[in-house]
Amino acid sequence: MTRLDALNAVYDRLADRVVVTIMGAVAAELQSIGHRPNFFYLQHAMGLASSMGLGIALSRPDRQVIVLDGDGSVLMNLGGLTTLARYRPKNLVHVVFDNESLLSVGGFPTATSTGSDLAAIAHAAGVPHTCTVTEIEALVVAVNDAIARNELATIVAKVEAVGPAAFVTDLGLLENRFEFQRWLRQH
Ligand SMILES: Cc1ncc(C[n+]2csc(CCOP(=O)(O)OP(=O)(O)O)c2C)c(N)n1
Repeated sequence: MTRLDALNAVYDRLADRVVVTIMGAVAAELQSIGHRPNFFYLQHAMGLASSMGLGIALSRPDRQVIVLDGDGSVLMNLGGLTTLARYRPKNLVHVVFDNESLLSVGGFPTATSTGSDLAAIAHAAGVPHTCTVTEIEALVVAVNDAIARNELATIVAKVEAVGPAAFVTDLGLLENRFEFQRWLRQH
């Protein structure tokens, strides 16, 4: 599956939830489907999307938070998984798009290309529900299940190492920051 197809398939589950993505390809692809004021694209801080999602999930237990991450980003800060598991917010679903590559900076292979299993690592870290999916239908089921179960989950979606033609969009970082902050205060 491609990440773009996967994002399209789960977009309606994201639309009314707080969404935090890591930077680069996934942010550009989600914006290409449709930016919303409840979407925040965390630039540059590889491995910290789940930490930002964690902070929001803990301070806003009334809202469900979906974090869209990358394998290279998670691998850069594996401690993020242990912190997620430690606080175990019921209202957070962590989706890791695993293309086995640092695609946004040229496609260098990551450790998942040589066998490291992020779902197993998340499980060992203490995340209560983890799975790996390779098909779009399974991803949709896994996201729906995680939302309905109301318990922290890490879903690893194996995707092709393909991305958008360009990563820079016309949404300014500060514009995104202020709009997202405002949305959180108002909802
Ligand atoms: C701390 C840090 N180091 C390096 C970079 C440069 N960088 C930007 S995107 C990226 C690759 C991200 O890989 P992954 O999370 O697997 O997502 P993909 O690009 O494959 O979609 C890198 C290394 C960065 N933004 N932040």
